[in-house]
Amino acid sequence: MTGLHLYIGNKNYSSWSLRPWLAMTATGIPFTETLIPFDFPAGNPRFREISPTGRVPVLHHGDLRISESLAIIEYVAELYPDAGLWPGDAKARATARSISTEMVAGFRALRNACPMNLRRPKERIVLSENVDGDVARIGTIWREALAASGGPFLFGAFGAADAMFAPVVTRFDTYRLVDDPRTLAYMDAVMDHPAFRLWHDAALKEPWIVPEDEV
Ligand SMILES: N[C@@H](CCC(=O)N[C@@H](CS)C(=O)NCC(=O)O)C(=O)O
Repeated sequence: MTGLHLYIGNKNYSSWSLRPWLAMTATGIPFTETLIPFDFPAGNPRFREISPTGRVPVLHHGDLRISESLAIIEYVAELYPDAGLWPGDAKARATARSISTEMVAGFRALRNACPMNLRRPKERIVLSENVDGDVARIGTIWREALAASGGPFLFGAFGAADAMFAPVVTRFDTYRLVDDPRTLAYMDAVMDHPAFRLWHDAALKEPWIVPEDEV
């Protein structure tokens, strides 16, 4: 079978693309990538050609096309069990999957109000109570996982759950949403990770501006 090939959107804005890219890069899973920039306001018709959902990220592996960031991570975790994307302990693994799924399904207020935008100057903006509720819940998730594992990442070593929450880490940082020291320490651990730095540095060099994500 051929190698893994990941299609992604703009590194500055594509929060869903960041998740599987980071999971694979941080754990040494080999893959190649193609970046297809968003072409707003029309959307990029090329997404339809490569992805069953018309969205990125999408992983190609031979004839297989896998959309959905978490499904991609699950697939590569099965191909590379030694990468340690999920915790070895069954209960910790269940918690990691539970919070990763909560991330995919939830926190819409935060995601809508605070788009991932790595280039944006760091500054707090006025937010609704719904966003505050999302921020509080995410803080609780992180603190509980870190207290149980001892850190520095949610389940000890960097894994799938950290990758799923990495775009939220950047939102908390960009929009200055938290001041709890334990939360800030976790955010620093993610943002200092060499794999995250690679993505971040590439994002800052991108020329594209997406007005919808410049809140
Ligand atoms: N639930 C999907 C979300 C994918 C998604 O919304 N991707 C955005 C980019 S971050 C996209 O492709 N937007 C283009 C469009 O919807 O036309 C996942 O987890 O991968």
